[in-house]
Amino acid sequence: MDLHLTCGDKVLDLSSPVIMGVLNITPDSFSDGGRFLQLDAALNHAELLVAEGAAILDIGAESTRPNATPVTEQQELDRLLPVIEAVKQRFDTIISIDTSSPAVMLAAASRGVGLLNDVRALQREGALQAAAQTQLPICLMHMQGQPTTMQQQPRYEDVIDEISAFFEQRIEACMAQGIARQRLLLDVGFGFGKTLNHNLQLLAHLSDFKVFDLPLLVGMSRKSMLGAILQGAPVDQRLYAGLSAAAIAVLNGAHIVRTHDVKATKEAVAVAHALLNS
Ligand code: 7PJ
Repeated sequence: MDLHLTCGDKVLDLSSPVIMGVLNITPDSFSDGGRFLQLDAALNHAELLVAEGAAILDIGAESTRPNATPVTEQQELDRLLPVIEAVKQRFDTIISIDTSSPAVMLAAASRGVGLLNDVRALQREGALQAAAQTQLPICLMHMQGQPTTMQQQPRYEDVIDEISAFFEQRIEACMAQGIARQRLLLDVGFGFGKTLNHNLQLLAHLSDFKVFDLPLLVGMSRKSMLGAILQGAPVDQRLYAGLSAAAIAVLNGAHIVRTHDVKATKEAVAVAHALLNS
């Protein structure tokens, strides 16, 4: 595998673990004052993530939490574009955009975003075509069902086999659209239509996905799988469990770790990386 990924005008080196920092965008406020404060808060947060060592900033405006209300394409554009432009202007970091919307992909690409991150793996109408047009790398994430209902009754015969088959099919679909295979990254989608047991199987057998010979991205930061392991720990009490999960993922082959806690995660995965290189 080529461990250098071209992300627009930047090159991402994947020869050691890369941290993708999650940039929060607070929900819309209708007044202009609110909008300014929102942008200001996002920029302060971006500054912290970059200072802590994030190589990628993942910006998303759609909440994919179970029970979240869906956002319209226009709301996504209104929230994201000002943040992308401001972040691009101030920081040299690669920007990733967490979206399933073709219009958002195109608008973001024209503003210098370096990576597309789609939790629906380009299955929305027009997404394959839009992603192909951008020439950007794309993270294809697996989800069973839809965000609103995915945690109701996740079921698999064999979670590893089924996600492998899904990746196979999405890679084919991308290539049929003219997207070069080397532009793709894979993510098993921890917590997206998975029970704790499914998530643990995926973490334990993450190295099975090395056969695709594509970079693997993982995101477990603050997720409910950690809360479940810790017998009900709330979101703000899941840091140490998340660090442990991140280190295990890197030991099992993950190249990129998506997290809210950049500095701590970077240090945790450095141990796994040192071990792999020893
Ligand atoms: C993921 C994501 C993930 C990728 C979210 C949350 C939910 N993108 N976007 N992988 N999770 N690629 O952060 O709790 O796991 S949003």
